[in-house]
Formats: sequence, C-alpha cells, structure tokens
Amino acid sequence: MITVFSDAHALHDGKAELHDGKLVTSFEMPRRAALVLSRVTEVGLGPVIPPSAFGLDPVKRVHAPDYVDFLAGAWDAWVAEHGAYDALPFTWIAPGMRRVVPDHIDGKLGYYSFDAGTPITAGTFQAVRAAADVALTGAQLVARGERGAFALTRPPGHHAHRACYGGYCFFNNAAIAAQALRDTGAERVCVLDIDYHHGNGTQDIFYDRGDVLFVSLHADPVQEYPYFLGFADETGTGAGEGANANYPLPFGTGFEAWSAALDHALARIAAFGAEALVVSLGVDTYKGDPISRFRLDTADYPTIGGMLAGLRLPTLFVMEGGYAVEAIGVNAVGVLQGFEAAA
Ligand code: SP5
Ligand code: ZN
Repeated sequence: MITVFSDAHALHDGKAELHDGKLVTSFEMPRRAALVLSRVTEVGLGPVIPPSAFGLDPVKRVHAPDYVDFLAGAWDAWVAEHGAYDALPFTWIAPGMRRVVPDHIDGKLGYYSFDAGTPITAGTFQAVRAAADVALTGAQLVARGERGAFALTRPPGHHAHRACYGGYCFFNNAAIAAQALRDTGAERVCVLDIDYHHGNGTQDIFYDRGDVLFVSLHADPVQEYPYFLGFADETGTGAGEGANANYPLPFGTGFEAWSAALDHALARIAAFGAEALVVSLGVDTYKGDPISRFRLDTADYPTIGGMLAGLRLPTLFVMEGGYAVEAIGVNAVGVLQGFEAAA
C-alpha cells in the first residue's frame, strides 16, 4: 500500500490545550506522525510518496471560502495583536447571541472555532494545506485504481465543520477526499469514521446529502467530547435522510462490543452501494490512550483492517486521532497490514 506523507505536518506544533482546568502540553503533536511514518517504513508497508499540490479549490468544495480565508490570515492577525505565542480562543457564540463576524482577531477565533484545545501556530496553515494535499493525493491514487492507500495526515480533520475548527482539526481531510472522489467519478462514497471521538465535522458537512454515507463508531456524546453531536437518532436530513449512521458506545467498550457495532456498520455500508470508501482512521480507541476510555488492544487493529477489506471497496485511509504516542505507529499500521493481508 502506498503512503502519502508530507514533512510540512511538523509546522503545526501547538504548545498547550485546556485540559481539566489547566493548560497542558498538546496531546496532538508532530511526533505522532513521525512514529506512524517510522512504522510504515519498519514493516515495509510500501512506497512513501509526497503529495501533489491541489490548491485550495478542492478544499473549498467542503469548506466556506470566508473560513478558509480566515485560517490563511489568522496567525498574522494574532501576532500583530498579541505577539508570536500560540493563538487560542477564549469566548464563543451561545444561543441568544448574534452571529456577526467580529473585526478583532480574538472575536474571530471564537466565531470560527468550538473549543480551547486547538491552537493556531506559525506554521498551522501550511501544515493544514499540506494535509489536504496528502488526502487529495491519496484520493487520486484510489480513483486511479489502487485497492488501498494511506493518507498520513496531520493535523487530523474529522472535527472540522464547513466553517469551524476544533478538536485539533482545521481542514476536514477525509471530507475533502470524499468530495474529490465524488468529483472524479464515484457516484456514491462512504466515509467510515472509527476514531474514538464522533466525527462531528464530517457528519455536518454531508448531513443533507444522499451521495455520501457517513457512518461513525465513537464514545457516546452524553459522556464524551464533542458532546453536542453524534447521537444515534441523527440519521440525515432532506436528500441525506438515511445516509448518516451513528454508533455511540459507552466508556469501557472493548473489542467484542466494538467489533459487533462495526459488523452492523459494515452491513449498512454494503447496502448503500458505495463505489469508494474513506476510512477516518483514529486509533484513540486503544486501551492505553491518555484522553480516551475504550479498551481496544494492539492485536485488534489488524483484525479491524481485515474486516474493512471484506467490503471489497477501493479504500483510502486518512489518519485522525491517537494519543498513546508510543503505540500509535503499531496500532495504525496494524489496521493497514490487516487490510493488505485480507485484500
Ligand atoms: C482528532 C481527535 O481525536 N481529536 C480529539 C479532540 C479531543 N479534544 C478534547 C480532549 C479532552 C481532553 N481534556 C478533557 C478531559 C476531561 N477530563
Ligand atoms: Zn479522536
């Protein structure tokens, strides 16, 4: 399997996030991608190639132009006001307030975000552009006939909405790739999200569309971040009615219950008749993950890959979360090895 990777990910290097009332070292760090890449090489998964440059047009197929422009200029506006220390929002819109774009960068950060865990740093925009290119290059490989491809994206993407960032995510790499697959010929595409957290951004982007099925296994939002989306009764709207499926699972979920939900999800995907599959591949379901509360073990990840291969679909894996840094390479690449072994 080909891996697409860009060194530019390391230009996004947040210092801190708000966690349990304290600013702590960011869980989402450059070392994550470095260790996944090392493991790809170590096991000989296949060639590693750099992305092609696609520009921002395919990004704007799923993100609002004003949001993209905001991200492009956010760091410079922040530095002009506050100096060159990471940009974090401190206030957000609540019901009863007005949705007017503020002039001041502090207001803009709140307007275009939904949490205090997602710093913007000097190289963030370069890194998120590169991640989108990595995802688009992977989509192109799959569109041109590869059975599977791995977009080793960082920062991750699945929490990013059409016009809003959060959850360590800025551009929704998986959504950008899914849209590109639609735009290059696939009539129906599925995004399967197996990150521990609900893919609120991806769901929202495709919620009113019948051509992209979104399916997600994740911690129940009554217990876990992102709290405000990801419930089982969210089934899509309008033309998208029936094209959204959530599998919320409780704290402590182990592989038996998790894989039973995956079996159900795979049957749902098979019935949809997708021509390509995008997998939002988070491995924060691992029992050793520092911010998550599922109980999957390292040996489970190749099993998952084998189950995904059973769909017999051209498949693009897009890297999302996973914060047990020392295990992230073995676990993420384990899924890919399991897929290859069964493909
Ligand atoms: C891509 C991805 O996996 N993003 C995850 C974003 C999670 N952000 C919130 C993490 C919450 C940790 N701090 C609060 C712990 C509550 N005790
Ligand atoms: Zn996650």
